[in-house]
Amino acid sequence: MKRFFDDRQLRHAPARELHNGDWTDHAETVARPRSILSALDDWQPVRDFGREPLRAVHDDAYLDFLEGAHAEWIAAGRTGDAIGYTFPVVRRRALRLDRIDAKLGAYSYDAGTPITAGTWDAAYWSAQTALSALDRIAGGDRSAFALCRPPGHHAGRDYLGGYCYLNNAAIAARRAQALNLGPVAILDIDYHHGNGTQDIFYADPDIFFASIHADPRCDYPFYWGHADETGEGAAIGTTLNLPLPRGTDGAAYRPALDRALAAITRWSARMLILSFGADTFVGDPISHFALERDDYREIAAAIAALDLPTLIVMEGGYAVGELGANVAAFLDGF
Ligand code: OKP
Ligand code: ZN
Repeated sequence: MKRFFDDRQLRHAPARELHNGDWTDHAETVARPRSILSALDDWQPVRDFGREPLRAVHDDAYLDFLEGAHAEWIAAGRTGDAIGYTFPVVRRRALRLDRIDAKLGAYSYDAGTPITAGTWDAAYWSAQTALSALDRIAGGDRSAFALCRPPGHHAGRDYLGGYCYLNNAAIAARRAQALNLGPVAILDIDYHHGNGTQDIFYADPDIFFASIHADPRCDYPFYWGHADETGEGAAIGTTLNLPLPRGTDGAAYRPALDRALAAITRWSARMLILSFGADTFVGDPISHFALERDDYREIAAAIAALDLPTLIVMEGGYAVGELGANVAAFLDGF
């Protein structure tokens, strides 16, 4: 399986995040991609597909904000990473977005996702990495791996959050549709619910979204990912949420995975986009499942048995010392 990464994805290096009332070192570090890069070889170059495929998912005003936010922050006399501190809970009316602080709050839903000098470059090339891997599948490969970083599944049409700025999986899904590779199903197996991806396709009957994740009653992102969220309007039934309790191990994970795979088969998907997070690992510092390295082999083999063209998009995974080996085991099992 060909794997894709671009060095410009390393330009994003957020210093701190607000966590449990304290500033802590940011968990989404450049050590993450470096760990994966050193566990595998033969990385393919990334092509530039431009801004158009991003616009198929994200609002123009949001993209403009993201591209210019850090410069605006500096122009306002600030130093370090740009981060919001007031969040409009009601967005029923058009918001006045004059100050950079107003924009930061309006376009984000948490204080864990700072914008650094290199964030736009890194996020842009992370999305291009997903598009480059997809292009390989369009060219006939059965699978491809996009080492997307920063991750994407928490980012919505016009908001960032959860370490995510551009929704790489969603951007690839829209492009796959445009290339007539659909119907596309997205399976999200990151520890955290993919609320951004769900939101983008919630009313879209043409994309199936299934997610297996920590029960949002206990874990981030809290407000999305409950089992009764199934889609809306013509898309009711095209969202499937399978929340699991903290402590879930490989044996307890498997029935949920089998349910998700059966649903994707029933829906007659012709292409699969996998949002793969390795933060379900027992040793993950910010998550609470208990999957072992060998579980990744088995999970990957079960997904491969769907026998669909599959784009694997990297999401989370924070046990940096073992991340590369876990990803390698997953790809090996696939
Ligand atoms: C991203 B991905 C905020 C604490 C909450 C956010 C977790 C984001 C995970 N400082 N942590 O799904 O792996
Ligand atoms: Zn995660």
